[in-house]
Amino acid sequence: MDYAKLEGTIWFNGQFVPWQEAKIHVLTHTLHYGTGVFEGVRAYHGKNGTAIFRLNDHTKRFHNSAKIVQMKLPYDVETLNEVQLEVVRKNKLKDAYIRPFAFYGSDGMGLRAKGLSVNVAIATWQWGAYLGEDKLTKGVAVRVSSHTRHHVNAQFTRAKVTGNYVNSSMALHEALACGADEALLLDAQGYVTEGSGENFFMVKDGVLYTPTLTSCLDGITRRTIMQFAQDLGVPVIERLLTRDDVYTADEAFFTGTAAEVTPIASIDGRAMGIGDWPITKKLQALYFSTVKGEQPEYQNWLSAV
Ligand code: PPE
Repeated sequence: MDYAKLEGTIWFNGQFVPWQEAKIHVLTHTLHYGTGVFEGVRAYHGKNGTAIFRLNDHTKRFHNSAKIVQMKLPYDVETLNEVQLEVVRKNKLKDAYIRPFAFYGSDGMGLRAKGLSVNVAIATWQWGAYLGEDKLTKGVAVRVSSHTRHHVNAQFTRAKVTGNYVNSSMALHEALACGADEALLLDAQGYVTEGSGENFFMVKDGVLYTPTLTSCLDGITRRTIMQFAQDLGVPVIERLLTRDDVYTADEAFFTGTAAEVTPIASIDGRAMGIGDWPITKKLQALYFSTVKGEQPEYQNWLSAV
């Protein structure tokens, strides 16, 4: 499928333009040096219509990603929130994945180029289950990656910067070539970090564990799941996790806007899940009912389209 050939409307530098006209030049600075920042946001259709999940949190992270790479976004959080709602409306989508993206233009070449224009685009399309619909019930097979996740002083994982994803991409494709569905990356010391595009959780003896945020993204779904666990009375511990911690877990799962809550069926061939991932499935069900507006206590996370 060629995404450039879809139909619809993309917001590009302050205007809604026809999908196929949202183009850039080959000498776009960010294309060469990986300095773009982006977000991944989802809107869901529920009983009260379509709403974007945790919109303001995503837009704030977009701004923080830009701040980390010293890119000055020409639009404030409120404006970008409004545009995301509008772009879903204009494209008449019920369920939508939204991709805000900011990048330096073609007004300079070389790392030393200064005063580059900052361009912002927001596109949206329908995106099904990221790892495959059946994986939401059956779980994914995971391989620990031979690629090390970013050292804390090499690339900044708190930022959703395009260049960070070279590492993710190599890890994912290695895992796929090994017959797995997703990679699990370790940090420079060998501790567990995250998947190529998801945060990692494991359950052991009724306690939920997730790696500390040294070499992984501060995921919004991760925070959501931690809140759910707290509200359900499941203890949550953030700490360094080792490969053998993971091998001996009762359950494990990935979280992400795209991946939602995806159970892990095995890690390096070791089976995960006692019975049918009881805690994972409970959190997954709460996640899907929340994003669809069925949980009154979490309504404040939804922005109606
Ligand atoms: N870690 C990484 C590296 C990551 O890219 C994501 C999101 C997460 C964790 C989860 O973060 P959050 O969405 O806030 O819960 N990955 C996005 C991009 C996936 C893609 O292939 O593109 C996403 O889920 O939208």
